[in-house]
Amino acid sequence: MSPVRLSQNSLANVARGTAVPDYDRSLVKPGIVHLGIGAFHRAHMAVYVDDLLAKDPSWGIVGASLRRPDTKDALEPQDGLYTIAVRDAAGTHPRVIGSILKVVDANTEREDLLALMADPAIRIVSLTVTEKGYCYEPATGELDQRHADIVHDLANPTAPKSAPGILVEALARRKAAGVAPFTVMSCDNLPSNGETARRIVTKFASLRDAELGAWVEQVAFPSTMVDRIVPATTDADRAEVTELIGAEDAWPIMTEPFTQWVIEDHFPSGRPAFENVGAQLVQDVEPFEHMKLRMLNGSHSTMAYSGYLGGYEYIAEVMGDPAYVKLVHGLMTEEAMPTLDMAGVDLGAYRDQLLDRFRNPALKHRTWQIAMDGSQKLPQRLLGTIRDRLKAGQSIDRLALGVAAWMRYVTGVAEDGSDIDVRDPHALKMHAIAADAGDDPDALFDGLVGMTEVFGTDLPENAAFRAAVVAHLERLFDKGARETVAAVAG
Ligand code: CS2
Repeated sequence: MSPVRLSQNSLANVARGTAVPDYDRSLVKPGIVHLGIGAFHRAHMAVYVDDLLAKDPSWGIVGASLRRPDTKDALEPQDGLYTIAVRDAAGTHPRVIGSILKVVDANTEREDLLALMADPAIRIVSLTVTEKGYCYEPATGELDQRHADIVHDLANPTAPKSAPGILVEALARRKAAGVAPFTVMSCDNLPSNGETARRIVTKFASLRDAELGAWVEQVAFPSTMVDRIVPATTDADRAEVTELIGAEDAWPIMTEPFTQWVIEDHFPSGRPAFENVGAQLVQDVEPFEHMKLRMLNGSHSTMAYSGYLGGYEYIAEVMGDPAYVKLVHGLMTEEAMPTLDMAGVDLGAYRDQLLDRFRNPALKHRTWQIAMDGSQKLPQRLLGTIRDRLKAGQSIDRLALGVAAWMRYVTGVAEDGSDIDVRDPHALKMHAIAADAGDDPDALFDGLVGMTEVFGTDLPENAAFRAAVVAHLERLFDKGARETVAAVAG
């Protein structure tokens, strides 16, 4: 007999050992709308909120999916319930999360979503829409006014598709109704994510109308640093979780024990007591963001491109190769850490903890997954660190290998000649650049670095940057990734 579907009704019967919500879900009211209800949100913020609802049931979450209805399709029959399965070497620990009350599909239920966002009970709109969801230019962080969704939303402001368009239309409705704005809380991996969200949303609002733009100036956009590794769920994971909890969960979320959330304490419309459930509330998040983006994500992207090219499917496998470990250890210690200003934080201990997290054998985190959307990720993960070091006349050898491996990866041809499924908003453009360049490292470098939306106008002109990246590219084409990594790791 197949197990019953996880739902409010079957919750009482899940297997012993599965943690379940410790509050009465029927008393929980929505206080947060979350845009981009993907795996990351469900492993991170939704868990913090789940921890505080027993004390304060006014902060339930309504999630919206902006691009695909698949999360809604999975969670609706489950009354919003789903499992997070925390994995380490000792096993998989399941917990059912109840903080998501409902999921709406922004494409087919746009009016419902906007009406809810205009409701005074909603005091926070949080976002995990990924880098590309901001419709910005990665190099400058400015709204990309030629972006197809932005063009659409400016022409149809009351029927928006993009995150900036939805936020501004909801704010416009609040303004019209005399309701105070909600706080916009970005939980994406962007540098100064609050400031970036503010820049984009206020720009979009002022392009719609100057008065609306001026009103939006009063909206609070706290920055946050978010951290939890969340590999994509596989069918094997679904089967394992269903077995473990004794109920069928169509979309459990697999994650690691570690979690961190640093939040700028600026919520004029109120906020839950996040500090009581493990979040750090601070005045300035930026140093934490730099630390995380440059150390964790910079290493991740470097391992993703060079690891994929070297034939490694998972990050834990990459970490089984001593040359790669040496490379990321050196990248963090020699090149990233000296650029960080983190008084009171033991960066060496942070690095060692990261290396342990990357090694987690139970976390099947694919290099291909992290390799996605490189054009949106490179600036904050590697290029900022490179700029700081070049300015100070310091070496960038390992960071440049990260960039070179990305360039080699986006050619779309693996070392064994097979195709690489390159996922990136600029994939077509990069494919054309690579086709023109063939296997000439100089031409490939020139073509890709010419994408000023990624590299800005300074790096294409920088001779030291060029020399370091092209030298690595030559070796990557000649000798392959494993040998190149070993040579650079020293
Ligand atoms: C990863 C991140 O996919 C990626 O690009 O580097 O999602 C990473 O796992 C998280 O930022 C960890 O907090």
